[in-house]
Amino acid sequence: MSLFDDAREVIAGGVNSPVRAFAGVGGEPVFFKRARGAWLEAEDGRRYIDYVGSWGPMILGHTHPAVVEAVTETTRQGMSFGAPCVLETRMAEKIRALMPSIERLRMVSSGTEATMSAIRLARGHTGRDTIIKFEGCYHGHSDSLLIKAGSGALTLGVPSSPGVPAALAEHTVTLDYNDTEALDAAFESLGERIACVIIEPIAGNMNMVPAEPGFLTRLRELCSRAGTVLIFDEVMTGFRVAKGGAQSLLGIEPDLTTLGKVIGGGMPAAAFGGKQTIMTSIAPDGPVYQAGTLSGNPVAMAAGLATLEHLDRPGFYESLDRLTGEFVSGLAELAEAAGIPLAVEHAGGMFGFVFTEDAPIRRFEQVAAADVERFRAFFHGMLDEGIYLAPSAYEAGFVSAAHGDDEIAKTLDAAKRVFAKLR
Ligand code: KE4
Repeated sequence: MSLFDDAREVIAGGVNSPVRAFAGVGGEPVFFKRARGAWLEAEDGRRYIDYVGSWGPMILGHTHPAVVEAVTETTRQGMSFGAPCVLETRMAEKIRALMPSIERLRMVSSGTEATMSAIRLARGHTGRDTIIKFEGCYHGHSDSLLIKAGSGALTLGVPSSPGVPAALAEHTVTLDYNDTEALDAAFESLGERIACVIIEPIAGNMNMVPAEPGFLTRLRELCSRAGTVLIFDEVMTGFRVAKGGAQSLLGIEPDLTTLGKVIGGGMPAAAFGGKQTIMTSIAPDGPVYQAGTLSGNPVAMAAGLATLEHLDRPGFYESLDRLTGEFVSGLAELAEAAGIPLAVEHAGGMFGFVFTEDAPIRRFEQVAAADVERFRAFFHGMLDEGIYLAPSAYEAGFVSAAHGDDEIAKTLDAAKRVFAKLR
Protein backbone atom coordinates (compact mmCIF):
# COMPACT_ATOMS: atom_id res chain seq x y z
CA MET A 1 0.00 0.00 0.00
CA SER A 2 1.34 3.44 -0.93
CA LEU A 3 0.81 6.58 1.15
CA PHE A 4 -1.72 7.60 -1.48
CA ASP A 5 -3.53 4.24 -1.15
CA ASP A 6 -3.73 4.79 2.62
CA ALA A 7 -5.06 8.31 2.10
CA ARG A 8 -7.67 7.16 -0.37
CA GLU A 9 -9.04 4.77 2.27
CA VAL A 10 -10.17 7.73 4.38
CA ILE A 11 -9.94 10.97 2.36
CA ALA A 12 -12.13 11.56 -0.71
CA GLY A 13 -9.84 11.05 -3.69
CA GLY A 14 -6.91 10.78 -1.25
CA VAL A 15 -6.49 14.55 -1.20
CA ASN A 16 -8.04 17.56 0.49
CA SER A 17 -7.95 19.56 -2.72
CA PRO A 18 -8.35 17.91 -6.16
CA VAL A 19 -5.45 19.52 -8.03
CA ARG A 20 -3.01 17.86 -5.57
CA ALA A 21 -3.99 14.38 -6.81
CA PHE A 22 -1.75 14.49 -9.92
CA ALA A 23 -4.83 13.75 -12.08
CA GLY A 24 -3.54 16.41 -14.46
CA VAL A 25 -0.15 14.73 -14.92
CA GLY A 26 -0.64 11.07 -14.01
CA GLY A 27 1.12 9.06 -11.35
CA GLU A 28 0.81 9.34 -7.58
CA PRO A 29 1.28 12.61 -5.68
CA VAL A 30 4.40 13.17 -3.61
CA PHE A 31 3.76 13.34 0.13
CA PHE A 32 5.88 15.96 1.90
CA LYS A 33 6.92 16.02 5.52
CA ARG A 34 8.95 19.19 5.90
CA ALA A 35 10.07 22.29 4.04
CA ARG A 36 12.66 25.00 4.42
CA GLY A 37 13.32 28.01 2.21
CA ALA A 38 12.96 27.06 -1.44
CA TRP A 39 13.06 23.34 -0.65
CA LEU A 40 10.57 20.58 0.12
CA GLU A 41 11.41 17.20 1.64
CA ALA A 42 9.27 14.17 0.82
CA GLU A 43 8.40 11.28 3.14
CA ASP A 44 11.01 9.18 1.32
CA GLY A 45 13.71 11.75 2.10
CA ARG A 46 14.00 13.10 -1.44
CA ARG A 47 14.40 16.89 -1.67
CA TYR A 48 12.84 19.13 -4.32
CA ILE A 49 13.17 22.76 -5.32
CA ASP A 50 9.62 24.06 -4.85
CA TYR A 51 7.90 26.16 -7.56
CA VAL A 52 4.37 25.68 -6.16
CA GLY A 53 4.92 27.39 -2.80
CA SER A 54 1.62 25.97 -1.50
CA TRP A 55 -0.05 27.58 -4.60
CA GLY A 56 1.25 31.03 -3.77
CA PRO A 57 1.33 31.72 -0.01
CA MET A 58 5.01 30.89 0.62
CA ILE A 59 6.44 34.04 -0.98
CA LEU A 60 9.16 34.32 1.69
CA GLY A 61 9.99 30.64 1.30
CA HIS A 62 9.06 27.90 3.74
CA THR A 63 9.52 28.22 7.53
CA HIS A 64 10.80 31.79 7.39
CA PRO A 65 12.16 32.48 10.92
CA ALA A 66 10.14 35.69 11.37
CA VAL A 67 6.90 33.88 10.46
CA VAL A 68 7.64 30.82 12.61
CA GLU A 69 8.51 33.05 15.59
CA ALA A 70 5.34 35.12 15.16
CA VAL A 71 3.15 32.01 14.96
CA THR A 72 4.86 30.34 17.92
CA GLU A 73 4.65 33.39 20.16
CA THR A 74 1.04 34.17 19.25
CA THR A 75 0.00 30.55 19.79
CA ARG A 76 1.39 30.74 23.30
CA GLN A 77 -0.87 33.75 24.01
CA GLY A 78 -4.00 32.10 22.62
CA MET A 79 -5.05 30.44 19.36
CA SER A 80 -8.55 31.77 18.88
CA PHE A 81 -10.86 34.05 20.88
CA GLY A 82 -13.94 34.36 18.68
CA ALA A 83 -13.78 37.98 19.75
CA PRO A 84 -11.94 41.02 18.39
CA CYS A 85 -8.21 41.24 18.92
CA VAL A 86 -5.78 43.99 18.00
CA LEU A 87 -3.86 41.76 15.59
CA GLU A 88 -6.89 41.91 13.24
CA THR A 89 -6.80 45.71 13.27
CA ARG A 90 -3.05 45.73 12.61
CA MET A 91 -3.54 43.32 9.70
CA ALA A 92 -6.30 45.42 8.13
CA GLU A 93 -4.16 48.56 8.53
CA LYS A 94 -1.20 46.84 6.86
CA ILE A 95 -3.30 45.62 3.92
CA ARG A 96 -4.83 49.09 3.43
CA ALA A 97 -1.38 50.71 3.56
CA LEU A 98 -0.20 48.40 0.78
CA MET A 99 -3.45 48.47 -1.23
CA PRO A 100 -5.15 51.89 -0.67
CA SER A 101 -8.24 50.98 -2.76
CA ILE A 102 -9.25 48.86 0.23
CA GLU A 103 -10.85 51.42 2.55
CA ARG A 104 -12.54 48.76 4.68
CA LEU A 105 -12.13 44.98 4.66
CA ARG A 106 -13.39 41.77 6.22
CA MET A 107 -11.08 38.86 6.99
CA VAL A 108 -12.18 35.32 6.05
CA SER A 109 -10.43 31.94 5.98
CA SER A 110 -10.13 31.11 2.28
CA GLY A 111 -10.15 32.72 -1.14
CA THR A 112 -13.42 30.92 -1.85
CA GLU A 113 -15.03 32.63 1.13
CA ALA A 114 -13.60 35.97 0.02
CA THR A 115 -14.99 35.80 -3.52
CA MET A 116 -18.30 34.23 -2.45
CA SER A 117 -18.80 37.04 0.08
CA ALA A 118 -17.76 39.74 -2.40
CA ILE A 119 -20.29 38.45 -4.94
CA ARG A 120 -23.08 38.41 -2.32
CA LEU A 121 -22.09 41.92 -1.22
CA ALA A 122 -22.19 43.20 -4.81
CA ARG A 123 -25.60 41.62 -5.37
CA GLY A 124 -26.95 42.94 -2.06
CA HIS A 125 -25.49 46.40 -2.57
CA THR A 126 -26.81 46.80 -6.13
CA GLY A 127 -30.03 44.78 -5.81
CA ARG A 128 -29.03 43.00 -9.02
CA ASP A 129 -28.53 39.24 -9.62
CA THR A 130 -26.39 38.90 -12.77
CA ILE A 131 -22.63 38.48 -12.46
CA ILE A 132 -19.93 38.26 -15.15
CA LYS A 133 -16.83 36.09 -14.94
CA PHE A 134 -14.36 34.88 -17.58
CA GLU A 135 -13.72 31.38 -18.90
CA GLY A 136 -10.55 29.91 -17.42
CA CYS A 137 -10.54 32.22 -14.41
CA TYR A 138 -10.95 30.45 -11.10
CA HIS A 139 -12.35 32.18 -8.06
CA GLY A 140 -12.77 29.25 -5.66
CA HIS A 141 -15.60 26.74 -5.54
CA SER A 142 -18.73 28.69 -4.54
CA ASP A 143 -21.76 27.82 -6.69
CA SER A 144 -22.07 30.98 -8.75
CA LEU A 145 -18.41 30.85 -9.72
CA LEU A 146 -18.01 27.20 -10.71
CA ILE A 147 -19.06 28.00 -14.26
CA LYS A 148 -16.38 27.43 -16.91
CA ALA A 149 -13.83 27.73 -14.11
CA GLY A 150 -10.08 27.21 -14.36
CA SER A 151 -7.52 25.62 -12.04
CA GLY A 152 -8.51 22.23 -10.62
CA ALA A 153 -11.97 22.33 -12.24
CA LEU A 154 -10.35 22.71 -15.65
CA THR A 155 -7.61 20.18 -14.83
CA LEU A 156 -10.23 17.55 -14.04
CA GLY A 157 -12.36 18.50 -17.04
CA VAL A 158 -15.34 19.79 -15.02
CA PRO A 159 -15.12 23.57 -15.52
CA SER A 160 -18.88 23.76 -14.86
CA SER A 161 -19.53 21.53 -11.88
CA PRO A 162 -22.57 19.29 -11.34
CA GLY A 163 -24.47 20.28 -8.20
CA VAL A 164 -24.91 23.91 -9.16
CA PRO A 165 -28.66 24.55 -9.69
CA ALA A 166 -29.50 25.82 -13.17
CA ALA A 167 -31.62 28.48 -11.53
CA LEU A 168 -28.44 29.88 -10.00
CA ALA A 169 -26.03 29.22 -12.87
CA GLU A 170 -28.25 31.24 -15.22
CA HIS A 171 -27.25 34.41 -13.35
CA THR A 172 -23.58 33.85 -14.19
CA VAL A 173 -22.55 35.16 -17.62
CA THR A 174 -19.16 33.89 -18.80
CA LEU A 175 -17.15 35.84 -21.36
CA ASP A 176 -13.79 35.29 -23.04
CA TYR A 177 -10.81 36.81 -21.27
CA ASN A 178 -9.29 39.75 -23.18
CA ASP A 179 -12.30 39.92 -25.55
CA THR A 180 -13.25 43.61 -25.40
CA GLU A 181 -15.95 43.27 -28.05
CA ALA A 182 -17.73 40.59 -25.99
CA LEU A 183 -17.49 42.90 -22.99
CA ASP A 184 -19.10 45.78 -24.89
CA ALA A 185 -21.86 43.50 -26.17
CA ALA A 186 -22.60 42.11 -22.70
CA PHE A 187 -22.91 45.59 -21.19
CA GLU A 188 -24.93 46.73 -24.19
CA SER A 189 -27.51 44.02 -23.57
CA LEU A 190 -27.30 43.58 -19.78
CA GLY A 191 -25.84 46.84 -18.48
CA GLU A 192 -27.87 47.94 -15.48
CA ARG A 193 -28.71 44.31 -14.62
CA ILE A 194 -25.10 43.38 -13.87
CA ALA A 195 -24.31 43.33 -10.14
CA CYS A 196 -20.60 42.78 -10.59
CA VAL A 197 -17.81 41.61 -12.81
CA ILE A 198 -15.18 39.45 -11.13
CA ILE A 199 -11.84 38.99 -12.84
CA GLU A 200 -8.29 37.90 -12.18
CA PRO A 201 -6.42 41.03 -13.36
CA ILE A 202 -3.58 38.70 -14.30
CA ALA A 203 -5.07 35.26 -14.81
CA GLY A 204 -3.21 32.41 -13.10
CA ASN A 205 -5.72 29.56 -13.32
CA MET A 206 -5.54 28.88 -17.04
CA ASN A 207 -1.79 28.90 -16.75
CA MET A 208 -0.61 32.56 -16.69
CA VAL A 209 -2.44 34.92 -19.03
CA PRO A 210 -1.98 38.69 -18.57
CA ALA A 211 -4.92 40.95 -19.26
CA GLU A 212 -4.34 43.24 -22.23
CA PRO A 213 -4.12 46.89 -21.05
CA GLY A 214 -7.08 48.16 -23.06
CA PHE A 215 -9.27 45.31 -21.89
CA LEU A 216 -9.19 46.20 -18.20
CA THR A 217 -9.41 49.93 -18.89
CA ARG A 218 -12.58 49.30 -20.91
CA LEU A 219 -13.93 47.04 -18.16
CA ARG A 220 -13.40 49.77 -15.59
CA GLU A 221 -15.22 52.32 -17.79
CA LEU A 222 -18.17 50.02 -18.46
CA CYS A 223 -18.60 49.10 -14.78
CA SER A 224 -18.47 52.75 -13.69
CA ARG A 225 -21.02 53.73 -16.31
CA ALA A 226 -23.46 50.90 -15.44
CA GLY A 227 -23.10 51.11 -11.65
CA THR A 228 -21.63 47.60 -11.72
CA VAL A 229 -19.20 46.58 -8.95
CA LEU A 230 -15.75 45.75 -10.38
CA ILE A 231 -14.11 43.01 -8.31
CA PHE A 232 -10.40 42.25 -8.82
CA ASP A 233 -9.76 38.77 -7.59
CA GLU A 234 -6.19 39.19 -6.33
CA VAL A 235 -6.14 36.06 -4.21
CA MET A 236 -3.18 34.93 -6.32
CA THR A 237 -1.71 38.22 -7.59
CA GLY A 238 -2.14 40.20 -4.37
CA PHE A 239 1.32 41.06 -2.99
CA ARG A 240 2.69 38.38 -5.35
CA VAL A 241 3.21 40.32 -8.61
CA ALA A 242 3.98 43.67 -6.92
CA LYS A 243 3.80 45.30 -3.49
CA GLY A 244 0.41 46.77 -4.35
CA GLY A 245 -0.78 43.74 -6.31
CA ALA A 246 -1.81 43.69 -9.96
CA GLN A 247 -3.95 46.83 -9.49
CA SER A 248 -0.79 48.83 -8.71
CA LEU A 249 0.97 47.46 -11.81
CA LEU A 250 -2.04 48.19 -14.03
CA GLY A 251 -3.01 51.54 -12.48
CA ILE A 252 -6.67 50.49 -12.33
CA GLU A 253 -8.71 50.80 -9.14
CA PRO A 254 -11.38 48.15 -8.59
CA ASP A 255 -14.40 48.72 -6.34
CA LEU A 256 -13.68 45.54 -4.37
CA THR A 257 -10.61 43.31 -4.12
CA THR A 258 -10.36 39.76 -2.87
CA LEU A 259 -7.13 38.55 -1.27
CA GLY A 260 -5.76 35.26 0.10
CA LYS A 261 -2.66 33.07 -0.09
CA VAL A 262 0.22 35.51 0.65
CA ILE A 263 -1.75 37.39 3.34
CA GLY A 264 -1.93 34.22 5.41
CA GLY A 265 1.77 33.42 5.03
CA GLY A 266 0.82 29.73 4.90
CA MET A 267 -2.04 29.93 7.42
CA PRO A 268 -5.75 30.05 6.48
CA ALA A 269 -6.45 33.75 5.92
CA ALA A 270 -8.12 35.69 3.13
CA ALA A 271 -10.05 38.93 2.82
CA PHE A 272 -12.45 40.99 0.75
CA GLY A 273 -12.59 44.75 0.88
CA GLY A 274 -12.79 48.01 -0.99
CA LYS A 275 -14.90 51.15 -1.09
CA GLN A 276 -16.43 52.05 2.25
CA THR A 277 -19.65 53.00 0.46
CA ILE A 278 -20.00 49.35 -0.56
CA MET A 279 -18.51 47.68 2.53
CA THR A 280 -21.02 49.51 4.72
CA SER A 281 -23.64 47.08 3.36
CA ILE A 282 -21.98 44.13 5.13
CA ALA A 283 -23.33 42.98 8.52
CA PRO A 284 -23.34 44.18 11.22
CA ASP A 285 -23.38 47.70 9.65
CA GLY A 286 -25.59 46.63 6.76
CA PRO A 287 -28.03 43.87 5.77
CA VAL A 288 -25.75 41.62 3.67
CA TYR A 289 -24.88 38.75 5.97
CA GLN A 290 -21.40 37.23 6.16
CA ALA A 291 -19.62 35.54 9.08
CA GLY A 292 -16.87 33.08 10.12
CA THR A 293 -15.81 31.31 13.31
CA LEU A 294 -12.10 31.63 12.59
CA SER A 295 -12.16 34.82 10.53
CA GLY A 296 -9.24 37.01 11.63
CA ASN A 297 -7.77 34.17 13.66
CA PRO A 298 -4.88 35.58 15.73
CA VAL A 299 -2.35 32.92 14.71
CA ALA A 300 -3.18 33.40 11.02
CA MET A 301 -2.99 37.17 11.48
CA ALA A 302 0.44 36.81 13.07
CA ALA A 303 1.70 34.70 10.15
CA GLY A 304 0.23 37.10 7.60
CA LEU A 305 1.52 40.22 9.31
CA ALA A 306 5.04 38.81 9.64
CA THR A 307 4.93 38.00 5.93
CA LEU A 308 3.56 41.37 4.78
CA GLU A 309 6.01 43.29 6.96
CA HIS A 310 8.86 41.45 5.25
CA LEU A 311 7.52 42.23 1.76
CA ASP A 312 7.63 45.92 2.58
CA ARG A 313 11.41 45.98 2.52
CA PRO A 314 13.26 48.01 -0.16
CA GLY A 315 14.12 46.00 -3.25
CA PHE A 316 12.07 42.93 -2.34
CA TYR A 317 9.99 42.87 -5.52
CA GLU A 318 12.76 44.08 -7.82
CA SER A 319 14.86 41.12 -6.73
CA LEU A 320 11.95 38.64 -6.98
CA ASP A 321 11.02 39.91 -10.46
CA ARG A 322 14.64 39.71 -11.64
CA LEU A 323 15.09 36.13 -10.47
CA THR A 324 11.75 34.97 -11.86
CA GLY A 325 12.48 36.72 -15.16
CA GLU A 326 15.87 35.03 -15.42
CA PHE A 327 14.23 31.71 -14.72
CA VAL A 328 11.55 31.90 -17.41
CA SER A 329 13.82 33.43 -20.04
CA GLY A 330 16.36 30.69 -19.31
CA LEU A 331 13.60 28.12 -19.74
CA ALA A 332 12.54 29.69 -23.06
CA GLU A 333 16.13 29.75 -24.38
CA LEU A 334 16.69 26.08 -23.49
CA ALA A 335 13.40 25.05 -25.07
CA GLU A 336 14.22 26.96 -28.25
CA ALA A 337 17.70 25.36 -28.40
CA ALA A 338 15.97 21.97 -28.17
CA GLY A 339 13.53 22.95 -30.93
CA ILE A 340 10.58 22.86 -28.51
CA PRO A 341 7.99 25.68 -28.79
CA LEU A 342 7.43 27.20 -25.35
CA ALA A 343 5.56 30.42 -24.44
CA VAL A 344 6.54 31.99 -21.11
CA GLU A 345 5.16 34.80 -18.92
CA HIS A 346 6.07 36.29 -15.55
CA ALA A 347 5.19 39.16 -13.22
CA GLY A 348 6.98 39.58 -9.89
CA GLY A 349 7.24 36.12 -8.35
CA MET A 350 4.55 34.52 -10.55
CA PHE A 351 5.24 32.73 -13.82
CA GLY A 352 3.68 30.51 -16.47
CA PHE A 353 4.88 28.40 -19.36
CA VAL A 354 2.83 26.74 -22.11
CA PHE A 355 4.02 24.26 -24.74
CA THR A 356 2.80 26.06 -27.87
CA GLU A 357 4.18 28.09 -30.72
CA ASP A 358 1.10 30.34 -30.58
CA ALA A 359 2.76 33.00 -28.39
CA PRO A 360 2.09 35.29 -26.63
CA ILE A 361 -0.76 33.64 -24.74
CA ARG A 362 -3.67 36.08 -24.40
CA ARG A 363 -6.73 33.84 -24.76
CA PHE A 364 -8.05 30.77 -22.97
CA GLU A 365 -8.42 28.85 -26.24
CA GLN A 366 -4.68 29.16 -26.86
CA VAL A 367 -4.02 27.40 -23.56
CA ALA A 368 -6.73 24.82 -24.26
CA ALA A 369 -5.07 24.02 -27.61
CA ALA A 370 -1.54 23.67 -26.15
CA ASP A 371 0.45 20.43 -25.96
CA VAL A 372 -0.67 18.98 -22.60
CA GLU A 373 1.06 15.64 -23.26
CA ARG A 374 4.39 17.42 -23.61
CA PHE A 375 3.64 19.32 -20.38
CA ARG A 376 3.03 16.01 -18.58
CA ALA A 377 6.32 14.56 -19.86
CA PHE A 378 8.16 17.73 -18.84
CA PHE A 379 6.52 17.73 -15.40
CA HIS A 380 7.60 14.16 -14.65
CA GLY A 381 11.05 14.65 -16.13
CA MET A 382 11.57 17.62 -13.84
CA LEU A 383 10.11 15.77 -10.87
CA ASP A 384 12.64 12.98 -11.43
CA GLU A 385 15.32 15.69 -11.43
CA GLY A 386 14.12 16.98 -8.03
CA ILE A 387 12.15 19.97 -9.31
CA TYR A 388 8.56 20.32 -8.04
CA LEU A 389 6.32 22.17 -10.52
CA ALA A 390 2.54 22.62 -10.34
CA PRO A 391 1.00 19.24 -11.34
CA SER A 392 -1.32 20.81 -13.92
CA ALA A 393 -0.94 22.53 -17.30
CA TYR A 394 -3.52 25.09 -16.12
CA GLU A 395 -1.70 26.53 -13.13
CA ALA A 396 0.82 29.30 -12.61
CA GLY A 397 4.11 28.74 -10.78
CA PHE A 398 5.81 30.74 -8.05
CA VAL A 399 9.34 31.78 -7.09
CA SER A 400 9.99 32.77 -3.48
CA ALA A 401 12.45 35.17 -1.89
CA ALA A 402 14.27 32.07 -0.63
CA HIS A 403 15.08 30.97 -4.19
CA GLY A 404 18.54 32.11 -5.22
CA ASP A 405 20.79 31.96 -8.26
CA ASP A 406 21.84 28.47 -7.20
CA GLU A 407 18.28 27.09 -7.25
CA ILE A 408 17.60 28.70 -10.62
CA ALA A 409 20.85 27.31 -12.06
CA LYS A 410 20.05 23.82 -10.78
CA THR A 411 16.53 24.06 -12.24
CA LEU A 412 17.75 25.20 -15.65
CA ASP A 413 20.38 22.46 -15.74
CA ALA A 414 17.61 19.95 -15.07
CA ALA A 415 15.39 21.52 -17.73
CA LYS A 416 18.17 21.22 -20.31
CA ARG A 417 18.41 17.48 -19.70
CA VAL A 418 14.63 17.04 -19.74
CA PHE A 419 14.12 19.08 -22.92
CA ALA A 420 16.77 16.88 -24.59
CA LYS A 421 14.60 13.85 -23.84
CA LEU A 422 11.45 15.59 -25.10
CA ARG A 423 12.85 16.42 -28.57
P1 KE4 B 1 -8.96 29.08 -1.88
O1 KE4 B 1 -10.42 28.87 -1.53
O2 KE4 B 1 -8.35 27.86 -2.55
O3 KE4 B 1 -8.14 29.62 -0.72
O4 KE4 B 1 -8.90 30.27 -2.96
C1 KE4 B 1 -9.65 30.17 -4.14
C2 KE4 B 1 -9.04 31.05 -5.22
C3 KE4 B 1 -9.65 32.26 -5.51
N1 KE4 B 1 -9.15 33.08 -6.45
C4 KE4 B 1 -8.02 32.76 -7.13
C5 KE4 B 1 -7.50 33.70 -8.17
C6 KE4 B 1 -7.34 31.54 -6.87
O5 KE4 B 1 -6.23 31.22 -7.56
C7 KE4 B 1 -7.86 30.67 -5.89
C8 KE4 B 1 -7.22 29.33 -5.56
N2 KE4 B 1 -6.11 28.95 -6.36
C9 KE4 B 1 -5.90 27.52 -6.48
C10 KE4 B 1 -4.65 27.28 -7.36
N3 KE4 B 1 -4.71 27.97 -8.60
C11 KE4 B 1 -5.76 26.85 -5.16
C12 KE4 B 1 -5.17 25.46 -5.21
C13 KE4 B 1 -6.22 24.41 -4.93
O6 KE4 B 1 -7.37 24.53 -5.39
O7 KE4 B 1 -5.85 23.44 -4.22
